[in-house]
Amino acid sequence: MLKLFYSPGACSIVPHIALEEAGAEFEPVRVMLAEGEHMRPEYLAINPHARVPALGTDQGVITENIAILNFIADSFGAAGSVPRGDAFEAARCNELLGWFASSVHISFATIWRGSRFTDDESVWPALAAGGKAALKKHFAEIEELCADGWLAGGAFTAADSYAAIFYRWGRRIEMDMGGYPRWAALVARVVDRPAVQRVLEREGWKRSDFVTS
Ligand SMILES: N[C@@H](CCC(=O)N[C@@H](CS)C(=O)NCC(=O)O)C(=O)O
Repeated sequence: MLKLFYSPGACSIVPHIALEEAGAEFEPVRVMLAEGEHMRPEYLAINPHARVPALGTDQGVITENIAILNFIADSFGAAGSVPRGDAFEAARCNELLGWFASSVHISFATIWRGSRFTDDESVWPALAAGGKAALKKHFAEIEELCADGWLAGGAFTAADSYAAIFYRWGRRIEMDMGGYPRWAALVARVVDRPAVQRVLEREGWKRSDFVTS
């Protein structure tokens, strides 16, 4: 059986939602980042990069959100992962996932994980300030991308879940999220899905942790 290694509220919620949406049989395995469980030898044997998510399969472990999400799409179908059947829509979704993982996510890392970039602690506040400034630009771009439907093509994909967790993180670092009404409406559409509600319950979150409306 598949095993999803996740931490509550981390980006691992994106494949967690995709697996639940797909009705896949999987064992959710909690790895508490806050308690350093991802640094323990048992977990480093699963993912030497010490990150969640990781997906254990019959053929071996897959790491990196984008690889996991494409694996889920090919194995179970597309709801909540990456579109299949239309090459442009698949590319559009992967494009967003790539930008999210390589730019938006990394801007949060400069705020939360200064030690990834330098051991010189005196530089961390400047890194965090740069990260916040970058996030303001990223957030404005995400707001522009949000319309009445979903981010990539006509259906719910992993890009929508990823945008939802960024919105929550934005609230967590006390960014003013009031200026992004279309994004807030997208997050509400995501968290109102029955499969997403099951994931939130399993990870220990309430709807109001994500959106206020
Ligand atoms: N490039 C990886 C990034 C994964 C990642 O950074 N995960 C975070 C949680 S959102 C993590 O495990 N952080 C642990 C740490 O920074 O110590 C992916 O896209 O899967």
